[in-house]
Amino acid sequence: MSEVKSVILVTGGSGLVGQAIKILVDNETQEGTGSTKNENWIFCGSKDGDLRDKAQTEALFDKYRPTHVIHLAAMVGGLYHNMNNNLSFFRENMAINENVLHASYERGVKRVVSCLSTCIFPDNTTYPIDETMVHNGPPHTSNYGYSYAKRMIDILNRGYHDQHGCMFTSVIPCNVFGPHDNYNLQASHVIPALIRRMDDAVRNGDPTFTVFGSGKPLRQFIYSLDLAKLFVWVLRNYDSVEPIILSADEEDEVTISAVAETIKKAHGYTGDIVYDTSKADGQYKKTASNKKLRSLYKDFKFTPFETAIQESVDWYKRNREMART
Ligand code: NAP
Ligand code: GFB
Repeated sequence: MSEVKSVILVTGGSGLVGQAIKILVDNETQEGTGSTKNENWIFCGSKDGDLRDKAQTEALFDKYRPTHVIHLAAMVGGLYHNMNNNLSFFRENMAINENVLHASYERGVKRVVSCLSTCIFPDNTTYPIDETMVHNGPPHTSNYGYSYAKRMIDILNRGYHDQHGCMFTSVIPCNVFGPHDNYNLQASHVIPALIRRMDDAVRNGDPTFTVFGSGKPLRQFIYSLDLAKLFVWVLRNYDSVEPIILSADEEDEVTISAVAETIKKAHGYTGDIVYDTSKADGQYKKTASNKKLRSLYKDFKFTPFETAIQESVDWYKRNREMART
């Protein structure tokens, strides 16, 4: 980025990933490291403007006049929330993405980095999945609304580049977890749901704890504070419209039952884990390759999964009164 001060607007800045980027940027600013001396970071949530609404989106852009945008805002949720709300996931995310990218184009934003997800890849595929496969076949039926809306970001990025020369790109994270996650059990992903429910089980002295589904599906997880580092690195260094997968290594893929055992250890829960197989498992796996990331950012070190889970459990226990529940 140039020496002229950049204004970086983070949509979805109040969420899991947005708050992790804020922690990183605040640390860099305090330590006087990194590039933040030439950057003015603005973190926005839905209270600052409903991005489903074109006029509110334009007003937000006119207020802050960003030169760069990290676009995180989205209707987001775990497997069961997606299964029950595919239409809303599609319509809300299509509206948000259309408004944010068009406002960015009209106001000459130099770079936009938007967020896709490894769950949007074809369900029937070969593994590992890579960046060339986004549009190769239908996504898993559980989250087709979210997936097709996310895929359209890639189409918009290519269109704005081809027709108007814009540098709008996207990253593709695997499942994310960490401080400031969404612990609302109607909407949440597996890790915040298990952290919250097991915290209740510990405090109630419950002899058994129920994990939904068989526990057999496989997932790659990235700690939100690691993803924040990679997101900011992409904003500052990555010059391509082509998406880039930001995922943990393939060998660090874990079963849901291993996730539950790790959370059990972090909570010090002593009861038995049981499985409710009447609940859906969702996609069996979506193993993604981070080869492109590893070739461009050779020495990046991911936080070990157990450490990141322990930090996330500790954060929830310290913050359960103000956490999103
Ligand atoms: P999150 O914690 O649920 O945060 C969502 C953010 O979007 C919040 O800041 C929310 O604002 C904002 N938002 C939602 N609807 C909005 C609207 N209509 N107008 C303005 N802002 C709105 O989600 P997250 O996990 O941080 O997700 C961030 C990005 O990562 C998303 O694009 C998501 O698709 C992607 N992603 C997430 C995961 C994951 O496992 N969590 C995995 C892969 C990709 P309020 O706080 O004001 O509601
Ligand atoms: O995190 P999760 O909701 O999302 O669920 P996905 C992963 C797995 O955890 C599934 C199991 O196999 C669930 O059956 N699971 C066990 C639980 N207990 C629970 C629980 O208490 N709550 C939840 N939520 N799951 C989402 C997509 O898929 O991944 C989204 O639907 C999104 O679109 C996200 O992009 C990253 O990994 O299955």
